[in-house]
Amino acid sequence: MKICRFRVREEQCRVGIFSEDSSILDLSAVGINTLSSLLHGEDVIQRLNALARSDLPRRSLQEVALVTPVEGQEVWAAGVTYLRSKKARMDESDFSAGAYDRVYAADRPELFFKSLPEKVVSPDQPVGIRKDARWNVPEPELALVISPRGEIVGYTIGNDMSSRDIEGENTLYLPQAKVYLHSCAVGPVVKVAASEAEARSWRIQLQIERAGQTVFQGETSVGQIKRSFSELVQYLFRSQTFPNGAVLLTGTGIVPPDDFSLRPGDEVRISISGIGLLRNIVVEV
Ligand code: DO4
Ligand code: MG
Repeated sequence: MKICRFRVREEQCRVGIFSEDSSILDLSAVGINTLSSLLHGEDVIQRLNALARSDLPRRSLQEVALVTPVEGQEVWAAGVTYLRSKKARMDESDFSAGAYDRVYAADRPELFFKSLPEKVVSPDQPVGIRKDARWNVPEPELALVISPRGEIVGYTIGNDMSSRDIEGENTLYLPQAKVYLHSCAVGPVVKVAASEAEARSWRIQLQIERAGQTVFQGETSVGQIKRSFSELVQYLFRSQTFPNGAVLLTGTGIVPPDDFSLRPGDEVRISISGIGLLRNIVVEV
């Protein structure tokens, strides 16, 4: 089952169950207005199944705008979890290649802060490339939706927009390469009630369109992630609390060739087979 946040015209955000026919069951009709109240409670699946069977008003996708499912959660990201990412980081790096090599094999994963919740970009809204960077890429990643107790309660799609030249110049510039205006998009829906084994069978695809032409496409499998999800979450929650829960991007396994950089106007389409499609247009910020 998939759940989402959406807006009808300029009204307040609502919460819904995304049904297979692409309509949305509007849960505001039964007073449910936040995803957290659904996801962080007890018996989430039974509750959602009962709501899905009830006679709630339906909204068509044409009459709503989907809103990011990040409500009040910090967004964090894991890095160098795929071999492909390790190679790309080592290639782009002037003198820190060994750091990436070591972290891929180390017990402790690389985890970094990615976004405040209020800065997360919704589906169809602009993602940014920095004015002072010349080598920019999207990073298509499976995102774990985690409850305050550290349980994985769902999965969504994340785009960890990155400036490769800034990170490559010096690893200490990572926060500037990763955290800037419009650098993190998450959505469009949260898939609940999927096991890690099921999620590991999903395909991740990235397509970049420029003036109607596909200028890059790539694909990987969630199963290529080196670490288990529980290991990543366990490290994230060490000596830390998340009263609203957290969202954790699990790393990229798709890297465009080294001569590729995003341009303003490009359309970034990230799909994950068990979840859906996250689409954003690039702007310079
Ligand atoms: O080490 C830098 C970040 C790598 C990353 O974001 C990724 O592997 O997805
Ligand atoms: Mg990443």
